[in-house]
Amino acid sequence: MAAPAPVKVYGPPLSTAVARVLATLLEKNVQFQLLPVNMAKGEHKKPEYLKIQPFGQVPAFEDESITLFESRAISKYVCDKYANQGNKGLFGTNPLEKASIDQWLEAEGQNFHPPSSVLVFQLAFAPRMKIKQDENLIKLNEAKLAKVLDVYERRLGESRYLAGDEFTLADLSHLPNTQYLVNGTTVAELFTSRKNVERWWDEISSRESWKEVVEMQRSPPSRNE
Ligand SMILES: N[C@@H](CCC(=O)N[C@@H](CS)C(=O)NCC(=O)O)C(=O)O
Repeated sequence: MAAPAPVKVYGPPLSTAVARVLATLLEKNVQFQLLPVNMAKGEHKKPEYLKIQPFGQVPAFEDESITLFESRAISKYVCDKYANQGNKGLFGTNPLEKASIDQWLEAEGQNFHPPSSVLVFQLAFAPRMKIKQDENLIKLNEAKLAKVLDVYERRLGESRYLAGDEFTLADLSHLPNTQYLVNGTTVAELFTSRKNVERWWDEISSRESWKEVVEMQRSPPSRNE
């Protein structure tokens, strides 16, 4: 039987949402093709692209005849469709495991992402883009993120990973924003000063899948250009 065609991911690996999908595909050992979207030139707002991502954001995703957007939804789809390959427990193997993973995925999306994404923009992207940083916004979101991480610190004192004893999509989903924040920003200490969070970060960021994504962010491999 012929190998299935690679799935397609549109967008740059430097985007946190694209990086989330790439990490999932690598964990699941799914062949993919990364297609460039030149955001500086506004390609993500062009009518052709809006057909697959109506909000004009990255990533967009194609598998056979279906197109999807929203990185967390794409990641869950990849886990379910490719359930029998790669990391088989990434999105759980029974309703209870899935519910626990989904709960922490929601916590990532609803509690962790809002303050952490503001900080990623302000501390990592604004300087590169020569945009003035907003000190008040940084302080406000640092305080919000600290409260979220207090909850994580307690949880990670009870279990090795967020949803239990195994690395899952819930942990993976935190990798892209945290990577930017722990590397050379003033809020790295929010993570490193909490011993369970720091231990968790060291473990999840050492996964081969994530190291490969970070490598792609440094220099996109030609096979994916
Ligand atoms: N909730 C969406 C967020 C996507 C998103 O915010 N993408 C950013 C890059 S990380 C983007 O496309 N920004 C450009 C824009 O909004 O115009 C997801 O997880 O896929």
